[in-house]
Amino acid sequence: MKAEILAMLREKKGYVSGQEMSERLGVSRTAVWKVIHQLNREGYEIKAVQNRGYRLTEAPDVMSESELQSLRKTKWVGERICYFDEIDSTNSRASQLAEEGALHGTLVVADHQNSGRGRRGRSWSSPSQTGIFMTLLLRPDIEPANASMLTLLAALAVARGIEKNTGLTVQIKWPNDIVINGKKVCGILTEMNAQMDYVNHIIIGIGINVHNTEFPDEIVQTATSIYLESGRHVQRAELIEAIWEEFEACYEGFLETQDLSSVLKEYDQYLVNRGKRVCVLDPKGTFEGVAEGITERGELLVETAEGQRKVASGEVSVRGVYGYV
Ligand code: BT5
Repeated sequence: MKAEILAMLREKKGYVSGQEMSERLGVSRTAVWKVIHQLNREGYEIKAVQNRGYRLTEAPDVMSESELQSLRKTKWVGERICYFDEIDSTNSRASQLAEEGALHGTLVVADHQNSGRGRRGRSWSSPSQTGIFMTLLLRPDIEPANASMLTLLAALAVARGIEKNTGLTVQIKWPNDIVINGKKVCGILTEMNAQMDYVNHIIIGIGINVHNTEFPDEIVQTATSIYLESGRHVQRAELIEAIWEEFEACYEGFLETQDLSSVLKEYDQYLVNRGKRVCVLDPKGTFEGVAEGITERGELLVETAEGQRKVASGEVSVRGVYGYV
């Protein structure tokens, strides 16, 4: 009921009467008042004026289930939301939920991760009240070989979402980093549970630095936050909503063609390394070349002295020749 009441308060700029809310929800006015009281205690500023009703004047920067549900405009992402103040890793939690049968579109969100994970055993710095840590569970009808393209779709959705929400210029460092002014603001970790020709589930984990003002020594040179770049503290729940709306739109095109053709041109415009010399750290051997864009299957096209090479995202990392980008 909290989410519904918040949504009703958000629908209108002015006051909403207790009577109207109680009728629409089919509960007593006292029950409505109790929820309003609880919301006030949680940090929402809700003005109550006799004979007019209630008006939401300020919302705290929280990512609780009720906050996210009250803002939700997506069709299927977040139909079920599991929020945690603290968790080991939203990816680990999402894969447990998947094993237990959780549905396509389930979203796990946390304020703090004590074992946030990056790719190949690396860690993801996830302090409390600074970032967004979230994982979407998908049960898509696609071939396992197509799964890596979802990381690129998610990166595009994050880039679009941050741009719309903040006006900042955002770029993508293929395949899984989002970059602002040459520094990493977001990382994506996609994990799959599949058989040879059948996907059981895929989870897409996204970590975004939102309010951070400092970083651990190891990443201080390469990491940034939305606050550091814009000077503004955005509401994390609004940004989450914006990202998943964008994701749903991209995902429809992807399912139709089973490739990235519907977003290819746009993706290339976001590509931070496009036209630049890159170093591809491939376990089979490091090589250099100029990044030219991506293919419809999401591989990075790199022009080398020996000709063009297509780099698949699985095992490689790409660096700028002189540094991170
Ligand atoms: C990634 O890995 O960039 C994927 C990160 C995914 C994190 C999300 S948070 C929600 C979900 N639950 C999880 O447990 N994980 C996902 P990779 O490309 O391997 O980059 C990891 C490297 O980025 C680290 O080795 C550091 O150098 C750097 N790094 C760590 N934390 C960072 C941060 N907060 N901001 C910027 N860079 C960071």
